[in-house]
Formats: sequence, C-alpha cells, structure tokens
Amino acid sequence: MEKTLILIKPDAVQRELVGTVISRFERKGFTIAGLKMIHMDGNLAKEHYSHLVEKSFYPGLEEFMTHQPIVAMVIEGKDAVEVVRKMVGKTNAREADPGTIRGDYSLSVSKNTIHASDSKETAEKEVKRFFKPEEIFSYKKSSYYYSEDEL
Ligand code: IDP
Ligand code: MG
Repeated sequence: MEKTLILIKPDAVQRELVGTVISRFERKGFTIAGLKMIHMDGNLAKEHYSHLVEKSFYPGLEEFMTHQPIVAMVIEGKDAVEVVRKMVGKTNAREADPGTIRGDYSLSVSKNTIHASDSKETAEKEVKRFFKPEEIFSYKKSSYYYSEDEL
C-alpha cells in the first residue's frame, strides 16, 4: 500500500496540535506505519528543502524547522500521497480551504503546521530520508476501510 511522509512542524508542536493532526489521518482511515519525534538539523533541512535553498526565505525556513523538535510520521493507504495533499491544503494557509489541516489550523505561509510529500517519487525518497526500514511497521487492520475490489 502507498506510503507518504508527514512532518508535524514546530508551530504545531508548540501549539499542542500534534494529537489533533495525527487524529485527522487516523479518522480518515490511514494506517500509521511509523511515528517519532526528531530534531531536524541544518544538513537535513538543506536536503529536504533542496528545491528552496536559493530562495530568499530559505534561511528563515531552516531556522524555523531546526529550532525545535518536529514529529515525523509515515502514513499508509490507497492513493495516500494524493489524498494526504488534499487533506493538507495549499502552502499559504490563508488561502487553504477550510476543512483542510492548514485551512483549519494556520494563518501562515511558512508556519503552516505540516509537511506532506508532493508526489509518489518524492514520498519514496522522503520516507527513506527520515525512517530506517526497521522503523516502519506493517500490520493488519480490520476490513472496514476498503472494499475487496479496491485492494
Ligand atoms: P508545500 O509545503 O506546500 O509542499 P513548498 O513549496 O514545497 O510547499 O515549500 C515548502 C515549505 O517552505 C512550505 O511548507 C513553507 O513552510 C515554506 N515556504 C514556501 N514558500 C514560502 C514563502 O514564500 N515564504 C516563506 N516560507 C515559504
Ligand atoms: Mg513541498
């Protein structure tokens, strides 16, 4: 089943939204395949945000993402990457639709609560970037999440 990487950002940790964010994915029916609190250092930030290092806001983004712990999570489900991106909402949380995680919990472009992988290719790389194979778990859940022809 498809996996994607979620990072619960320092603003959400600071604002006690960790449980709320995890709960959104659990309630949707996704399986938590990996979960841990980590410290993102400068090297990891530069690798993770390599598409943004040249931007003028990058130093502030790195400072934000590295100054406090974050929560990293691998979630799993059918079409997980696309479904999760829809649940997360637009990057600029002020433009994110109500009902999305950013739309419901943030007002910021940078302090926007959550990271989620943006494509299947990115998700594969990002899961490996943050999780060792032995930190990812596979377990059976009840059969109420999908019909037989979706599996
Ligand atoms: P995404 O998180 O929706 O995939 P990206 O363009 O990949 O958006 O940007 C990664 C992160 O960089 C954003 O979530 C946000 O924290 C930060 N960021 C993106 N654009 C800006 C900006 O214009 N100003 C400040 N921070 C930004
Ligand atoms: Mg992105």
